[in-house]
Amino acid sequence: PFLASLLTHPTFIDGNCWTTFIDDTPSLFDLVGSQNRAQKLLAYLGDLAVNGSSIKGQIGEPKFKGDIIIPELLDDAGKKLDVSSPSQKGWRNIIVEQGPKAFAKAVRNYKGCLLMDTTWRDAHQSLLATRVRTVDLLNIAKETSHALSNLYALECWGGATFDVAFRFLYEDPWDRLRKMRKLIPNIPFQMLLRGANGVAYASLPDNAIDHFVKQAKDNGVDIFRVFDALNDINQLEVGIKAVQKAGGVCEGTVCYSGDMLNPKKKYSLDYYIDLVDKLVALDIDVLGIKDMAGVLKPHAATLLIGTIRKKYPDLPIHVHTHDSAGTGVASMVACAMAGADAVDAATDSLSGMTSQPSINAIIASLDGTDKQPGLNPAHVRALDTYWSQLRLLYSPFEAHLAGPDPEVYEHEIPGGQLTNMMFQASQLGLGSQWLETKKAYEQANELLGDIVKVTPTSKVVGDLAQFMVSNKLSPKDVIERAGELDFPGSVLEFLEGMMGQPYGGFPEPFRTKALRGRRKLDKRPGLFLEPIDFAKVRKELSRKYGSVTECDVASHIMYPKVFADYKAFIAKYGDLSVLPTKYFLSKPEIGEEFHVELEKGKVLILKLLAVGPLSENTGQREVFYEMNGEVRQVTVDDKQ
Ligand code: 3PY
Ligand code: ZN
Repeated sequence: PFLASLLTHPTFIDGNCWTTFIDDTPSLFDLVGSQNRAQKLLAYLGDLAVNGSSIKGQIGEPKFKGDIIIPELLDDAGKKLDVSSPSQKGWRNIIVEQGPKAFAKAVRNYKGCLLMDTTWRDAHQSLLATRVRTVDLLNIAKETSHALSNLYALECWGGATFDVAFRFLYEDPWDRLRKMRKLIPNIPFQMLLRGANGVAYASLPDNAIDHFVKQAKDNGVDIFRVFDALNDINQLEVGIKAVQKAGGVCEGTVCYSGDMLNPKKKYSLDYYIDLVDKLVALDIDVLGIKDMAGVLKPHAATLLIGTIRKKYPDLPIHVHTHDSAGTGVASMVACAMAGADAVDAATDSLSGMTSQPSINAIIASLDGTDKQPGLNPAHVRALDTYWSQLRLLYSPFEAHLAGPDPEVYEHEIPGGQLTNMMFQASQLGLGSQWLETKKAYEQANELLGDIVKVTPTSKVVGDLAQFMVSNKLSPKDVIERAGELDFPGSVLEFLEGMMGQPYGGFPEPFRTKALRGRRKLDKRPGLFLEPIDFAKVRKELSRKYGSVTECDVASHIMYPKVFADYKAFIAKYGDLSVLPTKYFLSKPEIGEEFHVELEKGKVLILKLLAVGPLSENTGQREVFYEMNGEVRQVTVDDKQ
């Protein structure tokens, strides 16, 4: 292909070919590069045509395969708004021009209650197995920058989106971040950081967290919601310090668990206020209250936010919830009324149940009060027409929740995990065991000492629950046989202290019996981990992959195997993030034409022509595509 592009290049044809022509004409390599990319893309499309989708968790085909209609935004006079370039107006300007403290002050001084839209992160993490792809975020980005310019923030990165992007979507999350940032320069971007665990499932060395957060900040994140899955202040401090060093807005976060209205429960109002005091002492910019399971009842919300507001009149408070029990709107309105500065909501079509409460429902509920969030409801509704189509496009990842789960107050399973566990139970044909699993989750939590449950401790409780169900173990069996049972790895890691120290200590003698001589950490795990030798990592990666970026280094440190698998995948199939989702998840009809923009101005026009017969000798099939008018053929192993 290189020779072909050289021989057909106009300069070459004109005879103006001098010795440095090749060096001076990098577009020759572009051409070779894009031919390579096109061939790799064909390899993916061919495989999809023969073997169907290999995307993990996908069941069936998208319910909607039509062309996605991008909504128009109208101004007050009914005239179409020009959204050809992004809006420049928004809260991010204060962060960029004046820094985190000035932003916190301005938010505190705003008279309404602002909203954070979680559609781009937690909503699809909680409803669609985190599968929404970059291309579908970018396609609505400019409209979003206009319609939601008064958002407190757009939550769009971190949490599970980081590893799922690499693992199941074959996308680089850093690339996603940079592209989103370009199209939305005005709205602050918020990410979810699991404290000393970064975006992984156990602690990393402190210098790895510092390095990761710096890359996140430099590539586009403004606000970091830093939580710890056990509310361990020493673990929180690692993340908080990393954000402060990087110059980001630091939202130090309390995870809300249990029911503080019930005096018999472990986590009381005093417990929460004590934790807030510790966070304030670390000089956070914003206080986050994270109700990951959706168990913060409206009256508890009034009490909690009201008490903090009184004690800390200048501290911005930002509240997060899930609508699992159906009380999300009521609780967020209660927070707004009690003095919260921002609350979380999701676009209507990706709201409710295990996701965040509906953005339009919250806007309507605040109408007529002085807490209005400053958004135009017509614009918010217009954006949702896009997401209603996307929900159907991603229907293969639906968990088919039927309605709110009133048992959430008992089992306290976080939103995303609840959907995930339900989905897994139905995939394994264990639908009938679902009630049993939820009960086991509650029992597993008690056995572990009634801990705060959110990634990664929620996984520990979930793993123990599934272990109990599949081995038919009662809580009594677990206690009595703790010294002989082969517990899941995550349970042992938790008991060792690899996820920090739980409030009230570890359950004894269960811990000692289960650990059978394994170590017991009584301080935060980062103190025992060897710091990362970055020079060594850089060298190792460049030997393996040629050029490496600091983002590659951070990805490798966070998820070495996942990152290596991703690199191997794209070496074979190229960067698929540009492929429209319906062709990523399912094959086109024969003769159906579609376009893929490999990069700006380089468009491939594709058409599936035929899938050949199975060769008995090789077990392969030929797949014929038309690509920009030429017939191309790819040989594919038939795996069925
Ligand atoms: C995550 O850590 O990914 C979460 O969403 C926790 O709520
Ligand atoms: Zn959440």
